[in-house]
Amino acid sequence: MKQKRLIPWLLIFLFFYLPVGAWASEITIYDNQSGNGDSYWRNLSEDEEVEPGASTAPGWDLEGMFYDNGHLSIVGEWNFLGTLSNIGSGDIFISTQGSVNYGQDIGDDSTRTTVSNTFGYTYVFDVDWDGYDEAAGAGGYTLWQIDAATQVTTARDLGNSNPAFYVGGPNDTQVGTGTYHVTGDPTPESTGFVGDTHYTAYGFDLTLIEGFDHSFIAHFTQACGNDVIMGQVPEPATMLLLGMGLLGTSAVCRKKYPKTP
Ligand SMILES: [Ca+2]
Ligand SMILES: [Ca+2]
Ligand SMILES: [Ca+2]
Ligand SMILES: [Ca+2]
Repeated sequence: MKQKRLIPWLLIFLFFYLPVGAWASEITIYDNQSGNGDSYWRNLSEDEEVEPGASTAPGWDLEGMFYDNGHLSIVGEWNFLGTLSNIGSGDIFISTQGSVNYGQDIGDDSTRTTVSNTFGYTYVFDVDWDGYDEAAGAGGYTLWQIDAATQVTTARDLGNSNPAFYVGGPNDTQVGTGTYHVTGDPTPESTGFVGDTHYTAYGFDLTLIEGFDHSFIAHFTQACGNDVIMGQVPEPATMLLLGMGLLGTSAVCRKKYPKTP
C-alpha cells in the first residue's frame, strides 16, 4: 500500500522539479573559482562573493541566475546598465552541449585579448547594454549560434572568468532577436540575497533556439571578470534526484510485477 502511494508523490515531485513550470526557479551553479580558503567574498556560494584577485566592493557582486519556462534572468548588486570604474557588462554565453570550460578549469589566464575560443559555449546573447532605453525600460539583444571559428574578447583583468564579450565569426548564424529589461529593487529581502539594491536583467529568450529542450549552461561576467555567475538546467542536483526517483520507480515496479520463474 505504501508503495502505491509513492507513485503519485513521485509524479508531483517531477512536475515541480522539471523546468516547465510558470515560476522562475534559481539555477545558479558554483562558478569554479573560490580563491584561498572560505573567507568572506571568497566563498563557494555566489552572494557576497567575487573572484580571486577582484575588488570586494558590493557593486561587483553577481548573485544568482534564474530560469522561467524558457527565459533566463540574472540578479546582482551589479548594475547591468551602469559602469563601475568604466567597466561594463559582458554578453551572456549559452551551451546546449552539456559541458563548458570555466573557472579554474580554464587554465589560460590570458586577459584583454581577442581569441578564437568559445570555451564550449554554442550560443551567445549579444546584448546591447549601451543602447538600453531608460524611458521605455527595454533594450535589445541578438542571439547567435557560434562555433570553433567564433572570436570572443577575454576579461580585462581575470582570465579565469572568460569569456566576456562576443566578437563574431564567419559561420555564426543569427538565431533571433529579443527584448530584455533591467529593474532595480531596493529591498534585499525580496530576493533573499544580501546587500542593498539588487538589479535583475531579464527577458533572455532561449526558446528562440530551434528544438530547444530546456537543457543548458549559462555564463555571464563583466569586462573585468571581477565576478562570474553561472547557471545550469537541469540543475546537477535535480538530475541526481531524478535518477534516484527513476530508480525508486523501477524498484516499485519490480516489487509489484515480480518476474515469473
Ligand atoms: Ca567564485
Ligand atoms: Ca550580495
Ligand atoms: Ca557574487
Ligand atoms: Ca562568482
